[in-house]
Amino acid sequence: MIEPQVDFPPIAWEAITAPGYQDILMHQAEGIAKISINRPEVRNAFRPETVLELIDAFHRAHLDPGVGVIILTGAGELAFCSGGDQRIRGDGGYRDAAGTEHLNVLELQRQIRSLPKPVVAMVAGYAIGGGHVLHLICDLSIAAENARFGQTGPKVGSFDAGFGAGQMARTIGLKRAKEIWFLCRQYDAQEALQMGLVNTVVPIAELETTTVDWCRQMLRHSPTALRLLKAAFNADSDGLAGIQELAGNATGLFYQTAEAQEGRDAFLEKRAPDFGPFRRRP
Ligand code: S0N
Repeated sequence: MIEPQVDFPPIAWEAITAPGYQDILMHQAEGIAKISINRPEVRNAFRPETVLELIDAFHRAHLDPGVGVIILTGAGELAFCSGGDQRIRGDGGYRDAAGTEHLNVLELQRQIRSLPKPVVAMVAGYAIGGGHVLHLICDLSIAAENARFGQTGPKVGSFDAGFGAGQMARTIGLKRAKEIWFLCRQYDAQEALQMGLVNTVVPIAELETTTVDWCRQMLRHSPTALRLLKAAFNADSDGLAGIQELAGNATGLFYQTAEAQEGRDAFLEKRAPDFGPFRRRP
């Protein structure tokens, strides 16, 4: 089939400055939220404060009915994210400005997985360590030709035995996932594409236009269908939490029916509910 000529009209991002973030940037336009880790001097490594800001930004994008798709990226062309900031790693974890050791990056991973809107990783440069896991957690990954992927855990004294191992194995297969974790090599964008780690590779000059084009395509589709599909892709691997996600969506849809509303109305009107008109579907 011949693909139709694609037109990429420019997008006019509006900076969202109200939250007063120090480590990230947030932009919005056309129903797309773009969240950028903004620490290019350390290849966009995250510290505890960065992660808390990311959690806040994703929460805002989740709750905003005007947002349908979210892009996660890194500032500049050299890195998407290089993982935990090794300079503030104490003896028991990563230290925040007050000296408390916490990182909350696992909470961020769960949030990206379960928020009911597609999240697209837009990767230029390095996606390494915990930064690599972040792109892996996103629903789709679009890579620039200069992107490089890899884990460093066994080299620098850390590992991600949660989604970082399990989701990687589900994405690219057990042997390749073990290779990435055990050897700590780096892989270029074409290798990542061949492995199924990313969805497509484009010249860096086309990275944002392509990502925005993919987002625009999703925005034209049914938000409920996208929401249920995202939950479905998590359901079998997430056990009861995955079933909870699907079940919550079922309840949300049920609330919108006259049958559920009859139950609510009967309670408020202090009468017995009449479910008689509602058929028992075979
Ligand atoms: C990214 C790399 C490959 C880039 O190499 P390049 O282009 O040659 O640049 P450099 O000269 O190396 O770097 C430029 C400047 O940036 C600093 N820098 C880079 N990465 C980091 C970083 N992660 N932390 C702090 N600083 C960083 C460099 O030091 C340099 O600064 P200057 O100019 O001042 O010398 C290359 O930089 C690289 O390999 N970086 C390290 C990658 C890495 O090992 N990351 C950490 C991996 N571990 C994690 O992410 C932990 C995961 C995690 O948090 C977690 C996950 C699951 C469960 C629990 C946890 C948990 O720990 O809580």
